[in-house]
Amino acid sequence: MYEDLVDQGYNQVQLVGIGKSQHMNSINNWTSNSNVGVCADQSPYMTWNNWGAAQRDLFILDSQGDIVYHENITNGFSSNEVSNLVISLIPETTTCDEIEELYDSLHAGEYTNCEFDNDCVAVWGHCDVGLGGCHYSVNEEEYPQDEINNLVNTWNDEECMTWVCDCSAEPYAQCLDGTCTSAYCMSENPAGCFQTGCDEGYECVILEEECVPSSCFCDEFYGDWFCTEDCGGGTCYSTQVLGDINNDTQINVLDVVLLVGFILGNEIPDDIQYFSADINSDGSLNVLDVVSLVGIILGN
Ligand SMILES: [Ca+2]
Ligand SMILES: [Ca+2]
Repeated sequence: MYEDLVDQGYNQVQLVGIGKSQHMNSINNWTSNSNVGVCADQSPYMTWNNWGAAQRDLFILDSQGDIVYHENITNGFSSNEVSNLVISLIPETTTCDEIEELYDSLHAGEYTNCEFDNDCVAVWGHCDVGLGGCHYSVNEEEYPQDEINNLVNTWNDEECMTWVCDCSAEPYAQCLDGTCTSAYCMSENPAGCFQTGCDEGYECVILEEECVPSSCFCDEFYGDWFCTEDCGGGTCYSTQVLGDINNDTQINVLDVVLLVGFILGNEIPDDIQYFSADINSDGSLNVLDVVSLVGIILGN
């Protein structure tokens, strides 16, 4: 039964025989068919006495060393029952294999779902401590960073590391068929936003003056992108209304104040604010934009 348990992977289970020293010349019925260790309890048999043991008593101890079972098995015992009891006493531990499995699952499935390239981000694996690969492409918002860090700590605590790796630079994270996928092209995907996506505050539109390919794939042999010849890829265009610089859906004096702040250098506009503040679309912010903005507010 002991060897069956070990064969099943329960190698935490230990079996030890304690015989009275006077019987040590007849222990071959214990040891002839197995590797079990047998200790000799010397007269006056303190171990036997302390444990209240009789001949052919079976004790089962849990992982804390507490006795949970004590029966005389002279008339046999149910090895199923005893096996199950022993198995139930084994504390839950996470094996290195289980850590690896969990680690892989945290970089797959729901964690890699995407609609556009910009849903995805390339992250480093932990193969520097022998866990996982070099890189993964995952959904940026779903990535369970804390859970993964805990797993890496457990991995290190359990001394699971058996190898380490060297890695090349981080790849580009591409959304391919709804799954974040690593593309070993070092530059950004030049495809339009219908493939790559836009940041918040922008929408993807086709601008006549810009020809952006609708689809590109990374040729990992050349490390370069190859794109379709069309111009239907789309460009990210601010959804913010021209003049509504603070994006509160109204164009009023508050926007003028903000624009003047930008012109005086008291405030730094972000890209979207710059777009909506450059009323005459000449690429710079100055008094002409103020005049135009005031004109819009006055209804001119
Ligand atoms: Ca406004
Ligand atoms: Ca301007």
